[in-house]
Amino acid sequence: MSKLKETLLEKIEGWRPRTTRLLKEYGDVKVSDVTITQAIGGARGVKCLVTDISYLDPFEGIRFRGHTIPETLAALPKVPGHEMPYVEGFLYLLLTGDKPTEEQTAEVIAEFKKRKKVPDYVFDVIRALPADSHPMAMFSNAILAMEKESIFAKKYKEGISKMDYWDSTYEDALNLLAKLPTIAAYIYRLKYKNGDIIPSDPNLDFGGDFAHMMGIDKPYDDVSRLYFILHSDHESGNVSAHTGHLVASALSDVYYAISAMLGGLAGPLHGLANEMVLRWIQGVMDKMGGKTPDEEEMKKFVWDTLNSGQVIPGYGHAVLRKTDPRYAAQREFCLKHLPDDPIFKYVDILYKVTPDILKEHGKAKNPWPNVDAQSGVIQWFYGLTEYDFYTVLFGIGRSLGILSNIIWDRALGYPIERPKSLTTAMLEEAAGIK
Ligand code: HAX
Repeated sequence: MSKLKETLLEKIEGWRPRTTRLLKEYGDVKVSDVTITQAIGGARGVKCLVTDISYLDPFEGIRFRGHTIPETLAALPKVPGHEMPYVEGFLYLLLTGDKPTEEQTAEVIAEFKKRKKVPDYVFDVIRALPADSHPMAMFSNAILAMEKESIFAKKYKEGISKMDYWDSTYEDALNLLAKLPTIAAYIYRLKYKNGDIIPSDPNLDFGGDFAHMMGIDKPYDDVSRLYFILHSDHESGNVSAHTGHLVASALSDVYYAISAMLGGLAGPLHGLANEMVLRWIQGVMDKMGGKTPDEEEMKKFVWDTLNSGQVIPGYGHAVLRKTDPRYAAQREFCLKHLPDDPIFKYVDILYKVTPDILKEHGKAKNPWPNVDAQSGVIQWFYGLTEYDFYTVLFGIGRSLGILSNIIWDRALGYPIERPKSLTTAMLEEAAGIK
């Protein structure tokens, strides 16, 4: 058994009594009430999910296993000669809650290297799809095609104890994660680079090999590491995380769960917003004939979008009530590496004018930018200008968090998810309306 798995088993055995005790002795304690607004309004703010992998405070932003983004980036072992930490070490932190040593990180890197070969039939499936399929549809199909590899599904058919569900789920999760960079880069090169595929380099880490297979030079390896870490987890209620959890709660294996969560991530109100931001900015650039707008000109573009009944992509959030620290981390990266980039200048002017406009507009509860407002500009700067692909990058990162959660869901025996519905007439009755 790998050291990571041994440590995880120890943590799981230590954690199980806490969940059991809460259920047995305190199961009736109330943690949330539900109003009609929440029942109709997408369960916003209803506290009915449990995760220890990350927590999202509306004003502070995300903490991964208790650590803010700057703390996380500072605490993890770095790739020698690079600014950013190994994604593999970050996965160790998500899974165990412990900051990994160099040695523990190296072990996860070795685990991924063992597991990263993608079966040939996956590439056949991708190539069989229409060439103009969205890359997210290709990514989701490719993952679903691998369902037959699931060790959990096989063991479940053979008959295993509930206490052991997490073990084969862990194997599935690592097998799948290790393959995601190769599958994603294959889609990119097939779709946008005439099928000129760059094979994986067995010596490189997760982020390094991804950049290599994409065919993009340094520091794109560090950009990828940062991107995957920032997009990994945002507690459990967002559409992608919730979908992954929901599907897996039926004991569907992780191939089904990750393929499904990508469908949710592909929506323009969620992960597709990074593509929409670049689309929106390109539209403004075309209208400006390439010139950078001043603040007054930019205000007009923002108002035009709002007045035509559309949202400003990259702004607003269901939970956050301040600038997303994932936006701030990427802005810091931009200020250091691409301060004079024309698209960054657009993003910066947008940041200056949009919050006040959204406040005046009076609808959005959070007028501040989210992660997606800043992520595309970095990709574009390093040559990834095919913005249809941006959400695939998000999907790789988000898989780290969702798979960590699914392993723990299984370890703690969380049941199949099944909230209760009401009819409109029942709501009217509850409201005292005749
Ligand atoms: N521009 C214009 N209007 C906005 C807005 C924005 N950026 N954000 C919210 N609103 C509007 C909503 O559409 C809603 O209008 P109606 O009352 O007419 O339905 C109203 O303000 C209240 O919405 P809210 O309660 O503030 O926000 P929600 O929790 O319902 O939705 C969203 C949160 C992120 C979906 C929303 O802010 C939005 O559509 N933003 C733009 C798209 C975007 O950036 N999505 C990515 C979010 C981060 C993420 O998940 N990344 O993956």
